[in-house]
Amino acid sequence: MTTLSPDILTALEGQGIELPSWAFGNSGTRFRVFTTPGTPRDPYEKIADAAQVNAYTRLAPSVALHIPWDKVDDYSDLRRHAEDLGVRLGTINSNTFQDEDYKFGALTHHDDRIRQKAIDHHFECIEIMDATGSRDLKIWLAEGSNYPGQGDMRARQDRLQDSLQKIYDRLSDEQRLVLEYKFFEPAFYHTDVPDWGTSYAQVASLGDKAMVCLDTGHHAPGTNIEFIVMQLLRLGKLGSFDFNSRFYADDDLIVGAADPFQLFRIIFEVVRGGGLNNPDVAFMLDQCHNIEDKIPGQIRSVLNVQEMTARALLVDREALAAAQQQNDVLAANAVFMDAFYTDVRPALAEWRESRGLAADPMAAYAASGYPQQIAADRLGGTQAGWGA
Ligand code: LRH
Ligand code: MN
Ligand code: MN
Repeated sequence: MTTLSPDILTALEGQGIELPSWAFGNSGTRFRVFTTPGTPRDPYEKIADAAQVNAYTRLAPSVALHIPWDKVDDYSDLRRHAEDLGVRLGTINSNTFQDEDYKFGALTHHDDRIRQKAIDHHFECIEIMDATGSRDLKIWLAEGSNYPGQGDMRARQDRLQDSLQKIYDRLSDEQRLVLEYKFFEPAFYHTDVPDWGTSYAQVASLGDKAMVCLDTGHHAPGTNIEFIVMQLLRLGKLGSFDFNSRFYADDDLIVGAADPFQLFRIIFEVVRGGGLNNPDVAFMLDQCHNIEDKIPGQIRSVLNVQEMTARALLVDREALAAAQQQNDVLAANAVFMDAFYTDVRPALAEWRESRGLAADPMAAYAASGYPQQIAADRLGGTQAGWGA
């Protein structure tokens, strides 16, 4: 069995992955939203389910909220609820993609009334952050156009800058803004923040508290995502990850499921660039569980990130550097692949037990009785998140 050195175990112990509240709600495609027994009926129940993931893995200490999906009367009360269950409230996600007014844009809109409405929504999110103790405001914009000539792309970029500046100026010294990019969808011709370069240009002109959010599902097929990770870390602007995996577009599948090797390569660059367990770089999941059970789906996800982190930490970086110096292409590649092919699961299971956790968190959750309990307790509830 492969053993993990004390240094690697210390690094793994420091790992924390933020869970998205919306992963616990029903979700689907535009064709059908399937339900799952025991689906949470409100943000309180979503947080309770997220706390289960943390209880079995000790890997998920915080939960991201999406506003207005997770709107409640009293955010301080929601915060207490989370803390009573041993988790924190994390990133606050704004939402300008489900309001009729935003059909032709929100932060980029040429109509001042609509643009101000979108800015005000972000001010409201910042007030929520004050109550929840959240550090990050995450902005993803569904804005763009479908046909050439439809919009003035340059004027939209200028208005975006102005809107973001107004939002940025509202942040406290402890708060940050992270701007997520996505190459297409829902707009099909042009998107106002389509790539890391645009996000970087926008946040760089705002200031130090603005960073880029990299969602692993938001790139064209074949994109070398680990190169982008390297570059953003180099520039000091990688604020957070939205982890998920994809076969085709923004599939939002379980991280590491579609392409474990890509996840390994990404995390290797994180390690190489000093981003692991670095508070500046938040690890989050952004996933939906359309057909599989949600809590086990999230447990599987954080374990996948942990396993690939352990493998990335196993790369013999001295041997790698030596092979690179000698231009020994195959030796360098072999060092890299040796780590990727190492099965760390038995060592991680043993380590978990040494920390009082179950060796197999998936099995322990399945045997806990919680799935049956929520299925019985939450009958007749309304759907949460995407299905709302
Ligand atoms: C957009 C996105 C963004 C949203 C989330 C629900 O595709 O990745 O992060 O907030 O999905
Ligand atoms: Mn995302
Ligand atoms: Mn997405």
